[in-house]
Amino acid sequence: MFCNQCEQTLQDSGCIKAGVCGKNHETASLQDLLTYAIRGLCQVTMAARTSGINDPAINRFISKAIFSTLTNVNFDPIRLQDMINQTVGKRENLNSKLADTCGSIHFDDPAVLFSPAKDMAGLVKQGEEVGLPIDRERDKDVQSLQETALYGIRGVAAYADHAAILGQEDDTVYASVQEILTKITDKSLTLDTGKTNLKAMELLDAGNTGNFGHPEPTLVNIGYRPGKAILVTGHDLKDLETLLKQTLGKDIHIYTHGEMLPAHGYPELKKYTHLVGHFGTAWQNQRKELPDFPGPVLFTTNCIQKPAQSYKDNVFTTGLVAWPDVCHVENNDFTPVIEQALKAPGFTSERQTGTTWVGYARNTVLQEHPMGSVIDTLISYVKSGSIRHFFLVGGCDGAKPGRNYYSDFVDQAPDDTVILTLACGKFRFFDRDLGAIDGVPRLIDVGQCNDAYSAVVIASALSKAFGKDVSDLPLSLILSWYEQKAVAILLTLFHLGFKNIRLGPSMPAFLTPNVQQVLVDSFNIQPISTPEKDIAACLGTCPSQ
Ligand code: SF4
Ligand code: SF3
Repeated sequence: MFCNQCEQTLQDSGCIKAGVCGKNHETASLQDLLTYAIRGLCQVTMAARTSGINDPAINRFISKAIFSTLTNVNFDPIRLQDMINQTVGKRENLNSKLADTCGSIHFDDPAVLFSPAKDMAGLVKQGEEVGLPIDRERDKDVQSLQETALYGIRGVAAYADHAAILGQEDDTVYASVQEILTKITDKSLTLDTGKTNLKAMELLDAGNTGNFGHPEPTLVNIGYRPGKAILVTGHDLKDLETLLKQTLGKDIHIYTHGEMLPAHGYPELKKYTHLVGHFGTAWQNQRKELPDFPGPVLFTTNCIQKPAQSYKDNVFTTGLVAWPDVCHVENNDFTPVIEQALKAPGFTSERQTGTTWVGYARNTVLQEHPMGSVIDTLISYVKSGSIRHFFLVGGCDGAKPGRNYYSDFVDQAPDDTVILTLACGKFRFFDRDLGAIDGVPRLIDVGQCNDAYSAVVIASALSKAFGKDVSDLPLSLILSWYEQKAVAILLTLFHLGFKNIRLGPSMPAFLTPNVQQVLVDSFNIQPISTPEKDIAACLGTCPSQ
């Protein structure tokens, strides 16, 4: 196996015998084969599109299959095998439909012609033959661009799938994903990927707010109270809503974990009084935190880690996330999770370790109030000098010790600066009381990584108000990355013209020095250094000030 798609990759180079994430050789090969099979299917869908044949079910399937290859989503060989076989079945059906309509089409690419082996060992062998690099004939820099586009498109597919679950689809997103996957060996399509991702994220925003209302400022309890309990983690708000409905009147408390925290701000979710609080921090702490949870834990999406024996029986997965021998809930019937909650002891005491505000998504910040909108207040404070600068400190969390940079950064940011945050990187500082500037909280949580669109809308509103380009605003982006949703978001920020982004804890291993240099020259992207130096550089002061 070879995999270099995430920040955790071995020695900042690539995982070769087993993944640091827990992905074994078998799973890695099957994910490579699934990607290959999907690239074959996409060639047929693109040909079919030109003949007026477009199957919505296949479009959705492609997003799901690609999302399954994201870091920390699907570790289950059986489910991957099933997806590979489904991919080839769909390809053959579509090919025959195409032949019936406009005669047989000849495809040169072996990805369109391959037949999956009948058994697992054969599939793994096929996967070994089609793994990275995508194109062995090309030089390292071209491979780097191809990997960047592939990993970015994995993030786009994830967001497109999230949006589709919420009833929001746009064929231009599907067409673009499929086109990029078919052309990935021909040319670099990185900025197209960023543009497509912006549309996917806009759809997801419409899906979340259309189904659950606009997030409202909400104070969330961190801790627990006596009673039976279910913990829900991942990003899928629909799963959470379904579970809330299915547990109504059952005397079970529902807690959020990780990226599910912003759910507390949505009117259509917070109305359930048994959604009582938040437990734990970001994904990489699950093996430390989950043994202490006295009830089942439902993973709705990434990031899952290998469950320890001490809590494995409490782990349930749903949707695309899967781990071998872990109970997978199908068809949104959470009965097994509820039964496990009723069997488990639940909490017998009360503990509140803190509180945190959520709900400062785009509508909260931009909507008009009799006293003026939050954004108008922020703008007037910038003009009066009460606020000197905004820092967007957000992105993915992870296990590397160097990630303390982000909490140190927030701690050291001067009192006249405001911290905007989103995604699971915020768990390094989400419960800090940073105080307020004339009534405006200094720590503003925009939401999940899935809410990056909201942050873009807020930045665009600031840009309009100040009549400046986004990269000339008193706003610095201090981002942490881990998986491929972050790659997609980064490509979107490039597409939108954001410059001077500081990225850490390390630069992606899949960027060669030459490709990195292109990004530096075009966007002045920089690796993080120390909080003291970076804050000073962003504010244009000396580090000692
Ligand atoms: Fe390694 Fe990350 Fe790939 Fe897992 S997803 S195998 S940790 S590079
Ligand atoms: Fe986190 Fe996995 Fe990226 Fe949604 S939960 S931001 S890493």
